[in-house]
Amino acid sequence: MPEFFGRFRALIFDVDGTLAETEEVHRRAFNETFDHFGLQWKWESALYRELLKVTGGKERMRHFIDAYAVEDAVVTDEDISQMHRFKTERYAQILAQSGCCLRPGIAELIAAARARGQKLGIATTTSRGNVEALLSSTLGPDATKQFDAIVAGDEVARKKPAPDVYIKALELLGLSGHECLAIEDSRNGLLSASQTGIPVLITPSHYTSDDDFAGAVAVVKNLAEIGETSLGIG
Ligand code: XBP
Ligand code: MG
Repeated sequence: MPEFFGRFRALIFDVDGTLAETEEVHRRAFNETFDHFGLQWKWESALYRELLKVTGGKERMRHFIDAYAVEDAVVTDEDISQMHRFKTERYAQILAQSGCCLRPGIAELIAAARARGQKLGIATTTSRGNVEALLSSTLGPDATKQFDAIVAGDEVARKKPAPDVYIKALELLGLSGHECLAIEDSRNGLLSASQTGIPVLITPSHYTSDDDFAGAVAVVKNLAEIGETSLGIG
């Protein structure tokens, strides 16, 4: 793993799209939820690419109703919360069945950072339960203990692209932005971390490959293919 990562006191990871390509699992969980609740909604992958610009599952459903005027009947916030609870349960079940794996180089970078004595953080829009489900199914049952700070979307006032999750992660880590590196896959994540002064390394994911990553320290295909040369900082 290149020396580049050793320059920081902490590495803070985004979850969806960065630790793993989870968005297809989210999309399937949403669609199965819509079926379960008798709705005729179907989020095809081209539509989901657009919908992902709105972070957070509950916010995404509300945006879908507003932007696509799909429901004549009033859908209340409580309806959305109820559907989202069902979706979160389905997400964990599908994840457990499908054996989702981490993206290339993630496990190695986490192990190397721990060996160097660096702190590790997570700053995500999804829920803490989903983070725990992903970490335990990929890194083992005690995986969350490897992280010094985990901040999830519903634990702050505003989701990405607002900086709230990164502000809270920095508080919990006891560090300043420039002492950390954020690893993200999306423009929303880049904007969120950048506002706190954290430099951002981007590994684009399936659904974010067309995002604008201006302002990132570097954009690399994945963490396994990083070399000092490709980072342009060697
Ligand atoms: C990505 C997201 C999330 C997931 C759905 O979050 O926008 O909203 O698509 O998660 P990140 P929930 O990349 O910051 O981890 O349905 O649990 O909100
Ligand atoms: Mg992401």
